[in-house]
Amino acid sequence: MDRIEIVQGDITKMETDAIVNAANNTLLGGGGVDGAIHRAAGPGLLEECRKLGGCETGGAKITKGYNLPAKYVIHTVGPVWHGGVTGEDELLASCYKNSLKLAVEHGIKTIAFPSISTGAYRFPVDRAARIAVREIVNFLKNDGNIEKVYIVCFDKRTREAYEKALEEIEKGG
Ligand code: AR6
Repeated sequence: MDRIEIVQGDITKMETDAIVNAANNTLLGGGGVDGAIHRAAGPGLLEECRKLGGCETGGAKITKGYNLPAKYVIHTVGPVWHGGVTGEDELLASCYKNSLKLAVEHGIKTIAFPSISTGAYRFPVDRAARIAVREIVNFLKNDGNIEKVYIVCFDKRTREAYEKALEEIEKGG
């Protein structure tokens, strides 16, 4: 699957058409990757986010990228992990599906995802990686518009989890 690439680094530096933000329901900023994206984008991003009226968990909304190299930011809200019994898997899958759908609607050809929900929201990274990779692979199978999806992992442990998940899917597992 050469349309998916797992990299380790800072998503705010990605020169893709869009980067995805792991936001919260308010869409008004926070810590982690959300904080980093708002800092790098500058105040215009928060100003536009204020007009969006928040976002439901599993949903996605789009803004411009302001001072980022990326033209767009797609804000999605991952589930908080509660042990896997409150629909967390399905909600996480929706984040990837809805973000990719929105990307296609905006003519986006290259997009970078962070590891949604595996930081402050405590979703187990191996499980999140399998869901993320499965959803991206399935989406790309049925879509000819998106040329490249990057998964940008901040640390080695996260990168290894996504690499393993991708290998397993490629083996047909
Ligand atoms: N580039 C790429 N990945 C990053 C970066 C970065 N610059 N910074 C952190 N990560 P988190 P969540 C990784 O907590 O679990 C916020 O306060 C991080 O190491 O950012 O979905 C929001 O406002 C981890 O692997 O997002 C919400 O309230 C991954 O990004 C809440 O956190 C996700 O960690 C969302 O929690």
